[in-house]
Amino acid sequence: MPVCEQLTQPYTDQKPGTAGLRKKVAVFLQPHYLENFLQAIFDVETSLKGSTLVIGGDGRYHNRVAIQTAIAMAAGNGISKVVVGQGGILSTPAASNLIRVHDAAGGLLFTASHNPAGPDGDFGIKFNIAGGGQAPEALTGKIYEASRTISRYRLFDGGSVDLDRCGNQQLGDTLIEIVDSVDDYAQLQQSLFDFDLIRAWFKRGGRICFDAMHAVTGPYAQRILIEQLGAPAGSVINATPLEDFGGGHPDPNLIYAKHLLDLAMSAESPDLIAASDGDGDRNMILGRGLFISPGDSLAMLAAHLDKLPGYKNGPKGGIRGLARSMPTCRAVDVVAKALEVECFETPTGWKFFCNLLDAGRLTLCGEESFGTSSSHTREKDGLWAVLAWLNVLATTGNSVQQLADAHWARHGRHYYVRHDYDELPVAAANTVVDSLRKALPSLIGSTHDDWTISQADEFSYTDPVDGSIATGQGLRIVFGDAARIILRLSGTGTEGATLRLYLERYETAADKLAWPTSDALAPLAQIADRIVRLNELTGRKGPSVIT
Ligand code: VG1
Ligand code: CO
Repeated sequence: MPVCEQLTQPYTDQKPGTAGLRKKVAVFLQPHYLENFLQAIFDVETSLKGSTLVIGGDGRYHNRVAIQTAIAMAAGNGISKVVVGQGGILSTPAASNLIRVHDAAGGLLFTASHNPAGPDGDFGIKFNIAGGGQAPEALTGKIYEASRTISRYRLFDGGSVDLDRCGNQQLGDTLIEIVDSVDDYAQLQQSLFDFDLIRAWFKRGGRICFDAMHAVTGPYAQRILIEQLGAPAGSVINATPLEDFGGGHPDPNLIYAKHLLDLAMSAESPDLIAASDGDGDRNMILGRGLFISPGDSLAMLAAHLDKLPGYKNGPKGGIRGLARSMPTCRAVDVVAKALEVECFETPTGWKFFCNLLDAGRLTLCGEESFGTSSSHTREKDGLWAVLAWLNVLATTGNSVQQLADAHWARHGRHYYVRHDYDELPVAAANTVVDSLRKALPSLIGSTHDDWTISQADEFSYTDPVDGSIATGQGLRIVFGDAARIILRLSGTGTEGATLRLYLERYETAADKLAWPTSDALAPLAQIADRIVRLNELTGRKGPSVIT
């Protein structure tokens, strides 16, 4: 029989983080490392047997090898049908959509998202469940437990699949369907936005620069922006997915995509500048002369959602509810209040939005880490956000700057920045967190410059839908509505520990809306330095990355 059982030894480090299991490529190349984790998924998620499974990845180094292994193991574990993106390519939002389109029981997404790729870079797996959402914590916990005791895995040992040929192939009893990576995703976007209007905007001379960063969104952006919407050739740059993302950091932010900020500040700036990350779920938005922070982008899209075809029919301009992750600035809360809709504050990680989306309580949600999306799928969706902005520009006829100015004049402005302290020794990072945690109760009521601390606690979250509880989700120091300082440990790094410090300041007075962000946040950074003592306790001179 070509289905065989292979004996194996467990690894003890296969605990998924904020979004899947991420490790250095070298770790994934250890004997049976990938197979063990996949078998743990098949053992725990028994609904996969006899069902459809979607498989794809962001095209990074090791993608094709891992996908062949996953297909062989799916065939060895009684999966009826496997749907694979051509060439093994699927962006994360496209994969989430395919799970929905094919009524699949789950999906395996091979990506380490915004982490660098190549033989010395990172690799990873995200497991998504029926409906397209990221596996919830309870499930990833069980998968981790299973991976610690695994002793054998099953695979079909009878040949491989041609990943590049669209159509059906058979592997034992399992049907393998290779599908075009872009078709279904492009169709979904067409159902949400006014493509005619955007096409007319380009015809009138509207200009965009979209940077795919040599990662997965190249083919998606090429098809939708250039072929379907008629953006001028050259509007999509770095459009060819490369195994090492061209040696770059596929993380669209002010550091790793500084060239886009430079373009926005230049005389040649197009109307909209955007980028996406390794697996296509993040987005960065800039207009001529300004950067729109992800928290502002979320709030501004929320305020204009009623103008977009996929959303305008329904109560409150089609908005059921809004949500943001805890460290994301509270700009969207202000819009929610104005629209009189519910607003949720969830822990960091897209999986925490999924129950609310499934329950029909959310239309739009986002994270400060350049993630925005809506109820159309169960992942954040980079190109979706770009298309939403294009649609808003085309509908209003305004520039990004005009939209931002009007928004801040009406709702006030949340200045926002994130400081990352990367690759810290784990002990040093824990010392910072532990000492702040201890100090929190004594901070309440204390005054720092003009601000008084109204709340200081460790964030925990009870899911309003299933009642599950997530504890230890970040330390927060709140100065009423005026400001916040947040500290949390990252769950996506692959080396040492990363600490993230988030600073937010809210201003409503007309003469305080046009400050440079770094000036606005300088006093808060000083307060954070005194309270959190990051530099003092880690011996660093400052953050590794400021976004
Ligand atoms: C980071 C971001 C978080 C995001 C996660 C996955 O997690 O802060 O908002 O959901 O990455 O994004 P952490 O734990 O490192 O802060 V992606 O685009 O890498 O899947
Ligand atoms: Co990503």
